[in-house]
Amino acid sequence: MDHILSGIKPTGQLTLGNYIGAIRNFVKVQKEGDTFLFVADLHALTLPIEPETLKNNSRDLVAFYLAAGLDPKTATIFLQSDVPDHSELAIILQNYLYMGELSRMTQFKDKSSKMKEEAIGLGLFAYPVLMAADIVIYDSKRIPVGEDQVQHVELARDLVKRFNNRYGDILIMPKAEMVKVGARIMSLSDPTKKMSKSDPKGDIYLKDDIKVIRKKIMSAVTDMLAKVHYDPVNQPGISNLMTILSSLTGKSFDEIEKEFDGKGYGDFKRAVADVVCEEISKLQARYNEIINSGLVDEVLAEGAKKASVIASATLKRVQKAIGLYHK
Ligand code: AQP
Repeated sequence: MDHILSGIKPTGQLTLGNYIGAIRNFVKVQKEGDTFLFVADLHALTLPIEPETLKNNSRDLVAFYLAAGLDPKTATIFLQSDVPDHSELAIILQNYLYMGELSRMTQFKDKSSKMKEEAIGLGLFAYPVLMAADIVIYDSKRIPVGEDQVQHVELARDLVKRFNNRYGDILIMPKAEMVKVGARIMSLSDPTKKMSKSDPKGDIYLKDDIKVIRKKIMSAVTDMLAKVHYDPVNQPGISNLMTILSSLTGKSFDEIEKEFDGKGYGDFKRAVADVVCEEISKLQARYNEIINSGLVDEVLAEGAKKASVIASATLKRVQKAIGLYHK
Protein backbone atom coordinates (compact mmCIF):
# COMPACT_ATOMS: atom_id res chain seq x y z
CA MET A 1 0.00 0.00 0.00
CA ASP A 2 1.35 3.45 -0.90
CA HIS A 3 2.05 5.83 1.93
CA ILE A 4 0.16 9.13 1.70
CA LEU A 5 1.25 12.17 3.68
CA SER A 6 0.13 15.74 4.21
CA GLY A 7 -0.05 18.41 6.88
CA ILE A 8 -1.33 21.86 7.67
CA LYS A 9 0.39 24.64 9.61
CA PRO A 10 -1.55 25.80 12.70
CA THR A 11 -0.67 29.42 11.91
CA GLY A 12 -4.21 30.74 12.09
CA GLN A 13 -7.86 29.98 11.60
CA LEU A 14 -8.49 27.40 8.90
CA THR A 15 -9.95 28.82 5.70
CA LEU A 16 -12.37 27.52 3.11
CA GLY A 17 -9.25 27.24 0.88
CA ASN A 18 -7.58 24.82 3.33
CA TYR A 19 -10.83 22.84 3.48
CA ILE A 20 -11.45 22.55 -0.27
CA GLY A 21 -7.81 22.32 -1.41
CA ALA A 22 -6.56 20.03 1.34
CA ILE A 23 -8.78 18.65 4.13
CA ARG A 24 -11.63 17.33 1.95
CA ASN A 25 -9.08 15.63 -0.25
CA PHE A 26 -7.42 14.01 2.80
CA VAL A 27 -10.81 12.52 3.70
CA LYS A 28 -11.14 11.15 0.18
CA VAL A 29 -7.67 9.59 -0.04
CA GLN A 30 -7.42 8.16 3.50
CA LYS A 31 -8.70 4.76 2.40
CA GLU A 32 -6.40 4.52 -0.62
CA GLY A 33 -3.18 3.95 1.34
CA ASP A 34 -1.45 4.26 4.71
CA THR A 35 -2.23 7.89 5.42
CA PHE A 36 -0.19 10.17 7.72
CA LEU A 37 -1.70 13.57 8.51
CA PHE A 38 0.10 15.89 10.81
CA VAL A 39 -0.23 19.27 12.39
CA ALA A 40 2.83 21.16 11.18
CA ASP A 41 3.43 22.97 14.47
CA LEU A 42 7.19 23.34 13.94
CA HIS A 43 6.51 24.94 10.56
CA ALA A 44 4.12 27.36 12.28
CA LEU A 45 7.08 28.81 14.20
CA THR A 46 8.55 30.19 10.97
CA LEU A 47 6.39 33.29 11.50
CA PRO A 48 5.91 34.92 14.93
CA ILE A 49 3.10 33.23 16.89
CA GLU A 50 1.96 33.42 20.53
CA PRO A 51 2.35 30.15 22.51
CA GLU A 52 -1.35 29.97 23.49
CA THR A 53 -2.42 30.68 19.92
CA LEU A 54 -0.19 27.92 18.59
CA LYS A 55 -1.58 25.43 21.12
CA ASN A 56 -5.21 26.37 20.46
CA ASN A 57 -4.77 26.37 16.68
CA SER A 58 -3.19 22.91 16.85
CA ARG A 59 -6.14 21.48 18.83
CA ASP A 60 -8.59 23.20 16.49
CA LEU A 61 -6.88 21.74 13.46
CA VAL A 62 -7.17 18.18 14.80
CA ALA A 63 -10.82 18.76 15.73
CA PHE A 64 -11.50 19.98 12.18
CA TYR A 65 -9.64 16.99 10.68
CA LEU A 66 -11.97 14.71 12.66
CA ALA A 67 -15.07 16.83 12.02
CA ALA A 68 -14.41 16.68 8.27
CA GLY A 69 -14.41 12.87 8.39
CA LEU A 70 -10.84 11.77 8.96
CA ASP A 71 -10.93 8.49 10.81
CA PRO A 72 -8.10 7.99 13.33
CA LYS A 73 -8.44 4.22 12.87
CA THR A 74 -7.60 4.65 9.19
CA ALA A 75 -5.32 7.70 9.15
CA THR A 76 -2.46 8.40 11.55
CA ILE A 77 -3.03 11.90 12.93
CA PHE A 78 -0.26 13.50 14.98
CA LEU A 79 1.72 16.59 15.91
CA GLN A 80 4.96 17.11 14.00
CA SER A 81 6.72 18.11 17.24
CA ASP A 82 5.66 14.82 18.90
CA VAL A 83 7.96 12.94 16.52
CA PRO A 84 11.43 14.52 16.99
CA ASP A 85 12.86 12.30 14.25
CA HIS A 86 11.52 14.85 11.71
CA SER A 87 13.86 17.49 13.11
CA GLU A 88 16.85 15.18 13.27
CA LEU A 89 16.35 14.10 9.68
CA ALA A 90 16.03 17.75 8.62
CA ILE A 91 19.46 18.47 10.13
CA ILE A 92 20.90 15.78 7.89
CA LEU A 93 18.92 16.68 4.75
CA GLN A 94 19.78 20.39 4.92
CA ASN A 95 23.14 19.42 3.45
CA TYR A 96 21.49 18.21 0.24
CA LEU A 97 19.47 21.32 -0.61
CA TYR A 98 21.16 24.52 -1.69
CA MET A 99 20.80 28.23 -0.91
CA GLY A 100 20.03 29.12 -4.54
CA GLU A 101 17.10 26.74 -4.85
CA LEU A 102 15.71 27.64 -1.42
CA SER A 103 15.80 31.35 -2.22
CA ARG A 104 13.78 30.74 -5.40
CA MET A 105 10.79 29.30 -3.51
CA THR A 106 7.66 31.40 -4.08
CA GLN A 107 6.43 31.05 -0.50
CA PHE A 108 9.77 32.29 0.85
CA LYS A 109 9.84 35.20 -1.60
CA ASP A 110 6.21 36.17 -0.80
CA LYS A 111 6.53 35.96 2.95
CA SER A 112 10.02 37.47 3.25
CA SER A 113 9.16 40.36 0.92
CA LYS A 114 6.76 41.64 3.59
CA MET A 115 9.50 41.57 6.27
CA LYS A 116 12.62 43.57 7.06
CA GLU A 117 15.69 41.55 6.08
CA GLU A 118 17.03 41.42 9.64
CA ALA A 119 13.69 39.89 10.80
CA ILE A 120 13.62 36.99 8.33
CA GLY A 121 14.24 33.83 10.33
CA LEU A 122 16.43 31.00 9.11
CA GLY A 123 13.45 28.68 9.68
CA LEU A 124 11.40 30.48 7.04
CA PHE A 125 14.25 30.10 4.55
CA ALA A 126 14.84 26.44 5.43
CA TYR A 127 11.12 25.55 5.54
CA PRO A 128 11.34 23.22 2.49
CA VAL A 129 14.14 21.23 4.17
CA LEU A 130 11.93 20.31 7.13
CA MET A 131 9.05 19.68 4.71
CA ALA A 132 11.23 17.28 2.72
CA ALA A 133 12.09 15.48 5.97
CA ASP A 134 8.35 15.31 6.85
CA ILE A 135 7.70 13.67 3.50
CA VAL A 136 10.54 11.19 3.19
CA ILE A 137 10.48 10.05 6.81
CA TYR A 138 7.20 8.18 6.15
CA ASP A 139 8.36 6.72 2.81
CA SER A 140 5.52 8.78 1.33
CA LYS A 141 4.70 8.38 -2.35
CA ARG A 142 1.55 10.50 -2.61
CA ILE A 143 1.43 14.04 -1.25
CA PRO A 144 -2.05 15.62 -1.54
CA VAL A 145 -1.61 19.42 -1.39
CA GLY A 146 -3.05 22.67 -2.71
CA GLU A 147 -1.31 24.32 -5.66
CA ASP A 148 0.92 26.58 -3.53
CA GLN A 149 2.72 23.62 -1.95
CA VAL A 150 3.56 21.79 -5.18
CA GLN A 151 6.83 23.69 -5.59
CA HIS A 152 8.04 22.44 -2.19
CA VAL A 153 7.19 18.84 -3.10
CA GLU A 154 9.14 19.28 -6.36
CA LEU A 155 12.14 20.37 -4.31
CA ALA A 156 11.74 17.28 -2.10
CA ARG A 157 11.85 15.21 -5.32
CA ASP A 158 15.11 16.92 -6.34
CA LEU A 159 16.54 16.12 -2.93
CA VAL A 160 15.53 12.44 -3.12
CA LYS A 161 17.14 12.13 -6.56
CA ARG A 162 20.35 13.77 -5.33
CA PHE A 163 20.47 11.69 -2.15
CA ASN A 164 19.74 8.37 -3.84
CA ASN A 165 22.28 9.06 -6.60
CA ARG A 166 24.91 9.33 -3.94
CA TYR A 167 23.88 6.62 -1.44
CA GLY A 168 21.69 4.15 -3.35
CA ASP A 169 17.94 3.58 -3.13
CA ILE A 170 17.42 4.89 0.38
CA LEU A 171 14.54 7.36 0.03
CA ILE A 172 11.16 6.88 -1.67
CA MET A 173 10.31 9.36 -4.46
CA PRO A 174 7.22 11.46 -3.52
CA LYS A 175 4.74 13.04 -5.92
CA ALA A 176 2.39 15.97 -5.31
CA GLU A 177 -1.26 15.53 -6.21
CA MET A 178 -3.96 18.17 -6.31
CA VAL A 179 -7.73 18.19 -6.42
CA LYS A 180 -9.01 18.71 -9.99
CA VAL A 181 -11.15 21.69 -8.95
CA GLY A 182 -10.25 23.94 -6.01
CA ALA A 183 -6.47 23.55 -5.65
CA ARG A 184 -6.24 27.34 -5.40
CA ILE A 185 -9.23 29.11 -3.85
CA MET A 186 -8.84 32.86 -4.16
CA SER A 187 -9.61 35.72 -1.76
CA LEU A 188 -13.19 36.96 -2.01
CA SER A 189 -12.09 40.59 -1.78
CA ASP A 190 -9.18 40.25 -4.22
CA PRO A 191 -9.68 37.21 -6.45
CA THR A 192 -6.19 37.60 -7.92
CA LYS A 193 -4.72 36.57 -4.53
CA LYS A 194 -4.84 33.19 -2.79
CA MET A 195 -7.16 32.83 0.20
CA SER A 196 -4.60 32.46 2.98
CA LYS A 197 -4.68 31.94 6.77
CA SER A 198 -2.07 34.61 7.37
CA ASP A 199 -3.78 37.21 5.18
CA PRO A 200 -7.29 37.71 6.57
CA LYS A 201 -8.59 39.91 3.73
CA GLY A 202 -11.31 38.12 1.82
CA ASP A 203 -11.06 34.88 3.77
CA ILE A 204 -13.86 32.59 4.82
CA TYR A 205 -12.90 30.93 8.08
CA LEU A 206 -14.31 27.56 9.09
CA LYS A 207 -15.08 29.08 12.50
CA ASP A 208 -16.84 32.18 11.14
CA ASP A 209 -20.42 32.77 12.19
CA ILE A 210 -22.67 31.40 9.44
CA LYS A 211 -24.31 34.82 8.97
CA VAL A 212 -20.88 36.37 8.49
CA ILE A 213 -20.00 33.75 5.86
CA ARG A 214 -23.18 34.53 3.94
CA LYS A 215 -22.40 38.25 4.11
CA LYS A 216 -18.81 37.72 2.89
CA ILE A 217 -20.05 35.72 -0.12
CA MET A 218 -22.80 38.18 -0.96
CA SER A 219 -20.23 41.02 -0.97
CA ALA A 220 -17.53 39.09 -2.89
CA VAL A 221 -15.83 41.12 -5.63
CA THR A 222 -17.19 40.27 -9.10
CA ASP A 223 -17.18 42.27 -12.38
CA MET A 224 -19.40 44.28 -14.74
CA LEU A 225 -19.87 41.51 -17.34
CA ALA A 226 -23.13 40.24 -15.79
CA LYS A 227 -22.60 36.67 -16.98
CA VAL A 228 -21.88 33.58 -14.89
CA HIS A 229 -19.01 32.27 -16.98
CA TYR A 230 -15.75 30.49 -16.12
CA ASP A 231 -12.91 32.76 -17.22
CA PRO A 232 -10.26 33.19 -14.48
CA VAL A 233 -8.43 35.92 -16.46
CA ASN A 234 -11.33 38.26 -17.24
CA GLN A 235 -13.78 37.15 -14.52
CA PRO A 236 -11.59 36.03 -11.60
CA GLY A 237 -14.21 36.70 -8.91
CA ILE A 238 -17.04 34.82 -10.63
CA SER A 239 -14.65 32.01 -11.62
CA ASN A 240 -13.54 31.66 -7.99
CA LEU A 241 -17.15 31.42 -6.79
CA MET A 242 -17.85 28.87 -9.54
CA THR A 243 -14.84 26.86 -8.37
CA ILE A 244 -16.14 26.87 -4.80
CA LEU A 245 -19.62 25.82 -5.95
CA SER A 246 -18.29 23.16 -8.29
CA SER A 247 -15.97 21.61 -5.71
CA LEU A 248 -18.68 21.42 -3.05
CA THR A 249 -21.50 20.15 -5.29
CA GLY A 250 -19.64 18.16 -7.95
CA LYS A 251 -21.39 20.21 -10.68
CA SER A 252 -19.23 21.01 -13.72
CA PHE A 253 -18.56 24.59 -14.86
CA ASP A 254 -20.79 23.95 -17.89
CA GLU A 255 -23.67 22.85 -15.69
CA ILE A 256 -23.27 25.90 -13.48
CA GLU A 257 -23.15 28.24 -16.49
CA LYS A 258 -26.39 26.69 -17.86
CA GLU A 259 -28.12 26.82 -14.48
CA PHE A 260 -27.43 30.56 -14.12
CA ASP A 261 -27.82 31.56 -17.75
CA GLY A 262 -29.79 34.83 -17.82
CA LYS A 263 -29.78 35.14 -14.02
CA GLY A 264 -28.08 37.94 -12.06
CA TYR A 265 -25.01 37.77 -9.82
CA GLY A 266 -27.28 38.15 -6.76
CA ASP A 267 -29.02 34.82 -7.49
CA PHE A 268 -25.69 33.14 -8.21
CA LYS A 269 -24.07 34.40 -5.01
CA ARG A 270 -27.11 33.29 -2.98
CA ALA A 271 -26.75 29.77 -4.39
CA VAL A 272 -23.02 29.70 -3.54
CA ALA A 273 -23.75 31.04 -0.03
CA ASP A 274 -26.45 28.36 0.55
CA VAL A 275 -24.06 25.55 -0.35
CA VAL A 276 -21.08 26.92 1.61
CA CYS A 277 -23.19 27.73 4.68
CA GLU A 278 -24.75 24.29 4.74
CA GLU A 279 -21.37 22.56 4.45
CA ILE A 280 -19.70 24.71 7.11
CA SER A 281 -22.71 24.48 9.51
CA LYS A 282 -22.42 20.68 9.48
CA LEU A 283 -18.68 20.90 9.98
CA GLN A 284 -19.05 23.33 12.89
CA ALA A 285 -21.66 21.12 14.59
CA ARG A 286 -19.26 18.15 14.54
CA TYR A 287 -16.31 20.36 15.55
CA ASN A 288 -18.28 21.61 18.60
CA GLU A 289 -18.93 18.03 19.73
CA ILE A 290 -15.25 17.10 19.38
CA ILE A 291 -13.26 20.09 20.60
CA ASN A 292 -13.86 19.60 24.34
CA SER A 293 -14.43 15.85 24.36
CA GLY A 294 -10.92 14.61 25.08
CA LEU A 295 -10.85 12.91 21.67
CA VAL A 296 -8.20 15.29 20.31
CA ASP A 297 -5.67 14.30 22.99
CA GLU A 298 -6.42 10.59 22.57
CA VAL A 299 -5.99 10.74 18.81
CA LEU A 300 -2.72 12.68 19.08
CA ALA A 301 -1.19 10.31 21.64
CA GLU A 302 -2.05 7.24 19.56
CA GLY A 303 -0.96 8.95 16.31
CA ALA A 304 2.46 9.93 17.69
CA LYS A 305 3.11 6.34 18.75
CA LYS A 306 2.22 4.93 15.33
CA ALA A 307 4.11 7.61 13.40
CA SER A 308 7.26 7.23 15.52
CA VAL A 309 7.68 3.58 14.55
CA ILE A 310 8.01 4.39 10.84
CA ALA A 311 9.90 7.65 11.36
CA SER A 312 12.62 6.11 13.53
CA ALA A 313 13.14 3.24 11.07
CA THR A 314 13.66 5.69 8.18
CA LEU A 315 15.95 7.89 10.23
CA LYS A 316 18.13 4.87 11.12
CA ARG A 317 18.25 3.82 7.45
CA VAL A 318 19.46 7.29 6.46
CA GLN A 319 21.99 7.53 9.30
CA LYS A 320 23.43 4.18 8.36
CA ALA A 321 23.62 5.08 4.66
CA ILE A 322 25.57 8.28 5.25
CA GLY A 323 28.03 6.71 7.68
CA LEU A 324 26.97 7.93 11.09
CA TYR A 325 28.90 5.73 13.49
CA HIS A 326 27.07 2.94 15.40
CA LYS A 327 23.65 3.57 13.82
N1 AQP B 1 -6.45 29.11 -0.99
C1 AQP B 1 -6.19 27.80 -1.02
N2 AQP B 1 -6.78 27.01 -1.93
C2 AQP B 1 -6.53 25.68 -1.98
N3 AQP B 1 -5.67 25.06 -1.13
C3 AQP B 1 -5.06 25.82 -0.20
N4 AQP B 1 -4.17 25.52 0.77
C4 AQP B 1 -3.87 26.64 1.44
N5 AQP B 1 -4.54 27.70 0.93
C5 AQP B 1 -5.28 27.21 -0.10
C6 AQP B 1 -3.64 24.19 1.03
O1 AQP B 1 -3.89 23.89 2.39
C7 AQP B 1 -2.83 23.07 2.87
C8 AQP B 1 -2.30 23.62 4.16
O2 AQP B 1 -1.67 24.85 3.96
P1 AQP B 1 -0.45 25.25 4.92
O3 AQP B 1 -0.92 25.33 6.29
O4 AQP B 1 0.69 24.36 4.65
O5 AQP B 1 -0.03 26.65 4.47
P2 AQP B 1 -0.19 27.42 3.14
O6 AQP B 1 -0.08 26.52 1.97
O7 AQP B 1 0.76 28.56 3.11
O8 AQP B 1 -1.64 27.91 3.34
P3 AQP B 1 -2.14 29.20 4.02
O9 AQP B 1 -3.54 28.94 4.41
O10 AQP B 1 -1.88 30.31 3.07
O11 AQP B 1 -1.30 29.35 5.33
P4 AQP B 1 -0.33 30.49 5.85
O12 AQP B 1 -1.07 31.76 5.69
O13 AQP B 1 -0.13 30.07 7.25
O14 AQP B 1 0.93 30.43 5.03
C9 AQP B 1 -1.78 23.00 1.77
O15 AQP B 1 -1.92 21.78 1.08
C10 AQP B 1 -2.12 24.17 0.91
O16 AQP B 1 -1.69 24.00 -0.41
